[in-house]
Amino acid sequence: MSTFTDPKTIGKPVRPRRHVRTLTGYLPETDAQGKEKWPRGDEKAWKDNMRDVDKDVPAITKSFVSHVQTSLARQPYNLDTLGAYQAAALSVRDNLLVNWNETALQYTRRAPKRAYYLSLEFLMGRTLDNALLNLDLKQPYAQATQKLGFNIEDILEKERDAALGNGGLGRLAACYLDSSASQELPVWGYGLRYKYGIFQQLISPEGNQLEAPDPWLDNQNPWELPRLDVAYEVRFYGNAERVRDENGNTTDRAQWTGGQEVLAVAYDVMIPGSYTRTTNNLRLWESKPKRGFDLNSFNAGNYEGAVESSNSAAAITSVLYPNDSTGFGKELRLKQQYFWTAASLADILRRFKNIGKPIQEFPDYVAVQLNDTHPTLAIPELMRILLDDEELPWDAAWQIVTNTFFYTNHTVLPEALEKWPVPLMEHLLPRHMQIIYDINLFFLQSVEKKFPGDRDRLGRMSLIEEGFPKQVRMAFLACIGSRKVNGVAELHSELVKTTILKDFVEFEGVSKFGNVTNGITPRRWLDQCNPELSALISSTLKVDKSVWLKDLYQLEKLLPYAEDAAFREKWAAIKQRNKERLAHHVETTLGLTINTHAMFDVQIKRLHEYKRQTLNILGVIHRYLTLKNMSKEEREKVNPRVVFFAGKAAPAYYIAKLTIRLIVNVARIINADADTKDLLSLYFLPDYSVSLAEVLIPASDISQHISTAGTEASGTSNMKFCLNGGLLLGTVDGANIEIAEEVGESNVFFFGHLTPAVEDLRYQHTYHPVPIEEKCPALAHVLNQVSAGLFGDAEVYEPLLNTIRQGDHYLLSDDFDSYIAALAMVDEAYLDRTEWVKKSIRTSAKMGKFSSDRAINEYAESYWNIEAQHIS
Ligand code: 26W
Repeated sequence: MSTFTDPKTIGKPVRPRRHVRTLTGYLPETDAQGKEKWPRGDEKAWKDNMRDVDKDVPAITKSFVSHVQTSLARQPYNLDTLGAYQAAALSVRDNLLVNWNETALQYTRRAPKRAYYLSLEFLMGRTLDNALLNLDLKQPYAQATQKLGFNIEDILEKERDAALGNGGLGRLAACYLDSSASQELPVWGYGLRYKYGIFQQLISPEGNQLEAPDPWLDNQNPWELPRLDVAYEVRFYGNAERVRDENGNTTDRAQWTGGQEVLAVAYDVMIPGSYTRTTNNLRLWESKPKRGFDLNSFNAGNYEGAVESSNSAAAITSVLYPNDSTGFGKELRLKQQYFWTAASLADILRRFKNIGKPIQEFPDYVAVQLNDTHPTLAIPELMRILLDDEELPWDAAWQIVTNTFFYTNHTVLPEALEKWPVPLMEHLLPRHMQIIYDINLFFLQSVEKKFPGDRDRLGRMSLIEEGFPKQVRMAFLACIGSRKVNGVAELHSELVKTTILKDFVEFEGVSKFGNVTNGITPRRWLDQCNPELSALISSTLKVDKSVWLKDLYQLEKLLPYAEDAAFREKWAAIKQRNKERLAHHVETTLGLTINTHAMFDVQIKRLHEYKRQTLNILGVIHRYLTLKNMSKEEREKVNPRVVFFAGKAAPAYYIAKLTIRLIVNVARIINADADTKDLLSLYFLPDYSVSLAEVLIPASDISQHISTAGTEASGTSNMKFCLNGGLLLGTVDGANIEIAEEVGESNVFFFGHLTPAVEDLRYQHTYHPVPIEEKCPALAHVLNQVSAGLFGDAEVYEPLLNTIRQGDHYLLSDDFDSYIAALAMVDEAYLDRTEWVKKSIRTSAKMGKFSSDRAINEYAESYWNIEAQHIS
């Protein structure tokens, strides 16, 4: 631990200041007449020279060239496309900053209630195209760069994804930021500025996933603004001593001292709304050592010791954890969580204090949304600040806390519910552990009062799970510390209430528990990724996209056009061109040629047993075996199909990695089989990312969302495919159900057992197992072929196959037959192309509900109680 002693302060008591430096608030001063005073210098000199957003080609050209010359120090002679991307990005950033500054100023002056979205993950993808579209500047930038010798699409391709997230939860956070700004809501995001985002996925010659670091900041990041003036100290370890009252009795307060202190430094990312001036902020924290070196060790000649503390401080924000369902217990991950929540709360509190209101009014000005349990430490942290720094009594502090926080649950899978070992918490955050024990004590006392003598219930509801070691149950802490709790789709929210939080519903009443079905931003997931379809919609509806992109229910007006043959032809032609675009991408990146006249069947998401990519690949093998057994004449009637997979597996998730290996090796065999390759081919596209999704999704005819019923909380890619006119093949799970409700069951392909049956089926597998040969001969045959080495590596796949043969927790053997039947129905439907295109149009037309604008407005109205602020 570093103990640096500045010679100037020796002998003087050093009172740690938690906030290191701050900007002064910029509320306007008024003169005697109440008129606003210009803050400094000559008002005209300022105002004449302050820039506005560049809107025309000459201004954009000038700004681009000026960045080439002075920001990049380049010439037309040595400017490559990457340089052109950087110049374009810097020029767009200038425009964003103008709006961003104005938004911040107006929020400060009006001091409305604000909401803060705390998420460990923001899966932003690329920014340039999105910013150009939201600012309505794509055309002039395309023209300006064209004139200077560049193609805008080539420039856009040079940007690296910002991949600070694992999957659904992180991308949802990104969509919500886009919608908040687009709906002019005062919402800021808070996260971590990881030096390395989600790993890059490589596939070895054997088909194994390999992980390589993602150094996304290597080419510099024009989309962030380092704010070295915004920094907070964050403490770890040390001692927490209870403060005693005048009679020597312990109080609710404590002093936390010693340990390690690190600095959190802010980096701000501009979040432009669509067709509005509002540009919100995503604040990401970077960890830095509080002192560059330890002077004591330095004096003693111990150089390594001197730099050690700086190493461990920087480590906190160095890497995004690549796990999406397990992987807690790691001290560094807990450090990330506290570092981020402590810095964010300190920043929020400072902003609140600038308004000059009493602390009791905090919840009238601040709502904090907890994106899953990852930021749950914000609850004991705010308690700590209110008790120890603000010196409030316990009840007053708890009142403020429980009116400030809102908790969204994203999973009911037991293994994904966060728990932290008590000894680790006690060591790293001794004061917070005390507070958690106190919260638990008061909470269990009130449970006991309502349900006297129900000891089982107390055990079930305790924040501390008994065992070796004891563990803190974060979902319970998030639940009791929040004003409201929500799930992310209707079915999932019901499951939250009836399973993991059942006791809490009985205790606190059902009205605390709600649902906000997830959404996706139609700006990125239609206008940006499928510009031709967007243009067709605008011209057909005769409504500018600036209108319908923010009122997605308008898509319903497309319904009558399903009956219009000319429109259907245009619709189908766009799908075809998107398939060709994907084929071109695969050709240039992987050197593979794809049959674009086949049906494109896509499953892209994190690899996980519950998502059942295994069911899909076994279905592909079944199809292959069936084709092999057909006569030439029979084969001629078969509808050609190209199956795409993409997705990453957590690096330690052995079974998921084995599934990838099986997919890759099945692809190797069937793509080379002359008998069948024109009818069935299979591709595993490595390194799935937001940018790859933007090419894959518009190209799909059918996509698969086939989780065991009750396991996928919502899913959001299902919405993206449907919005782009892809049909859905899925189980009755998550948001699939609500999609079917909107588009009508005749337009989706459902199969499989329903949620209420799952528990029973699992019981059967455990206590009355039936051999798979008996239960599902078709599946048994497929498994046996894999075991026999049809795809090489005979023994390698046994552990994967055994998850089905023994226990079959995800019920593949129960759903296999109906899955194969559903695939056959898809084939049959595709043969009638006219009817298929009608289904495709009807599906897109009914996706209004799934705009993240609808979702974010529900949070704003029913949870946060915040209002739109128009920025003039
Ligand atoms: C390591 C701990 C951990 C546990 C769970 C990390 C991350 C998670 C997330 C909750 C995983 C996740 O992304 N869940 C997905 O959230 C989406 C947005 O709500 C839903 O659409 C998906 O159904 C859900 O799996």
